[in-house]
Amino acid sequence: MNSTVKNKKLSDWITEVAGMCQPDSIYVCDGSREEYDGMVEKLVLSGSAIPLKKRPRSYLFLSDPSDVARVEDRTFISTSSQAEAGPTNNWLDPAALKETMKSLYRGCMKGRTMYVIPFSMGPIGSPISKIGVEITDSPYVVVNMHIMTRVSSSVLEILGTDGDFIPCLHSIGAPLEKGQKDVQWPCAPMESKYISHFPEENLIWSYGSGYGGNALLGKKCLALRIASAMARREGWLAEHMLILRLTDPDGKQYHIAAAFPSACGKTNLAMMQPSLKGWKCECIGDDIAWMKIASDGRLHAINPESGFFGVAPGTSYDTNPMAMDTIRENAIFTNCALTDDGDVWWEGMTGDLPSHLIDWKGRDWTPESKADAAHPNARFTAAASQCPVICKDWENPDGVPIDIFIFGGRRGSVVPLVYEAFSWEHGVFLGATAASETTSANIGAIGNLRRDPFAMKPFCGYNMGDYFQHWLDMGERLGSKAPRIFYVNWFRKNQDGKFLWPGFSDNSRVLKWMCERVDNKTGARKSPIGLLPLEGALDLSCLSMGSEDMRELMSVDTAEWKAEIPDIEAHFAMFGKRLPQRLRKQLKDFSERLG
Ligand code: GTP
Ligand code: SPV
Ligand code: MN
Repeated sequence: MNSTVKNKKLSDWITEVAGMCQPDSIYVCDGSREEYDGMVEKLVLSGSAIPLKKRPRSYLFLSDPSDVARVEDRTFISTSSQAEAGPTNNWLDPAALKETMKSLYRGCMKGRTMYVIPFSMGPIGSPISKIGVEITDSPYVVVNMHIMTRVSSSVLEILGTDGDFIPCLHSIGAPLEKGQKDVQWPCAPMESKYISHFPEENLIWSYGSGYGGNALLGKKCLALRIASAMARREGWLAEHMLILRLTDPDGKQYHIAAAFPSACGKTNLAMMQPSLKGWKCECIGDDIAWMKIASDGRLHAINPESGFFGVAPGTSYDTNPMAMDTIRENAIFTNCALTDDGDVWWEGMTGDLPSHLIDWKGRDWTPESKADAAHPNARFTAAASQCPVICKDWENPDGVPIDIFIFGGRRGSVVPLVYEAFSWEHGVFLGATAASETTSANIGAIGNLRRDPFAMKPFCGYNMGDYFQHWLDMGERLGSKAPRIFYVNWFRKNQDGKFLWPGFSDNSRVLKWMCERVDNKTGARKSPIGLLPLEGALDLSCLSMGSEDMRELMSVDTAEWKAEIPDIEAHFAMFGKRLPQRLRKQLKDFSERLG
């Protein structure tokens, strides 16, 4: 081992894991630039990382074709009783799951180095931050963790001899026999992958996958699943939300947090550049928000991450120029295509198609090829500090006071562009019943409509019925200082299957209306689903959109909404007695409003 670890719990844990996993060597990370550079150099030499001639200090990784996204079917919330995990989570008995996983972990790091990564979610040393230590046998995970979290030896200093941390154990599950040649992206078969959480003891065990949320354990595993369970116990919120600051032409600031399911527009909205003159948007976070009630009685949000792990396909200078500028250098790309001149490419990046590429599976690609050049869940990893519109307060430990919550999803039909909740309680009902078409961010069917409450279905570390109650309780505590709640859908389509709304920078028009609602500058029209903008209240200046399309985009068809009721009833029925009575009442009221 390259360093002495003074923390008793950590050194005991390292010894225990090393005994079980039997790595060839142990390396404790310090988070330095030299460490990062040395690690990628090795990855380049072994053929796992392809250096990009066109982007300074940037690399492309191509994963195993089976290991391309989160695996919700293999993700477990292992609490002592199944009721605690609830109906939306996979559950296994902790003792049995640990036995199964221990037998997989035994000898799983043979022929490899075991990396120990001390990291902080949130600014190092801040009282709201959480310290984790990830043990992994994947150098790809180490370099991504360097960007996504604060990896540093000063985290070990803060731990001291007896400080506490969240242990995050990860193995790709691919030991090497003596003389065995490694593959480009080692991982284990689907049936032996496990992404396991033990929220009662703040513990994470992941095995078999090297991709994204399965392997970068600070992100979904710690900052959402474990943190949501802690947040409920301690009275705060850990949410799958972007955070942004919007400034109006008079200089007034609004802080917005929005929950959309995976690959449904958080990164894009977080860095959006308003098409409306005089409005400014700055990014604070693109995926996770931790929020606490501060001494001013308001809800303050921080972004616990330090980088973006963003969806590449669809990202372009037209749709998300700020993301494009963020990834010009010092970026990691995974499952993008490689151009002949040494750059990355993905569907939607440029208007013209390149004449030749190496696709994400390493095969030749031409515009005639039927397959996608980049995997639909191809991702970029880049430091938040590289974003040209990162907010100066993005690392402020006091966070930013939230004025507006937005829920939403991807719905080709039924759901209008925007509406407002009647009240906090109705807003919680909108969050609890949110539905969205599934995306390639998870391995499984794509385009299936499913309920994804608060965009947290894959990320809530406890019974979702209790989570709904927790949101109601937070509303009680916030009282008149609670953020206003809105619902949006950027993805409604016309008869020809084309998006009705231009989206991206034009989403600023919708945000402007929300700010005007907060300031009581505009009225609203009551509908059964919520409050709609008055005729002409949405600023559509300089937007070439037919009034027919606009009417279709904003239409609320009572029959279509009535058809949703049985599905909402079935969704609520899953929670049995744990469904708050007030949400049952909301559903009844909604039904009655529909007539
Ligand atoms: P995760 O990182 O998986 O949590 O996803 P995310 O919510 O950050 O999704 P992201 O912003 O990366 O968007 C995913 C896809 O939706 C991209 O291909 C975007 O181009 C597309 N998208 C985002 N915003 C809009 C929009 O306003 N309109 C349309 N039509 N597409 C959008
Ligand atoms: C998501 O799926 O919501 C992501 C990507 O943000 S991953 O880190 O893989 O979970
Ligand atoms: Mn996400």
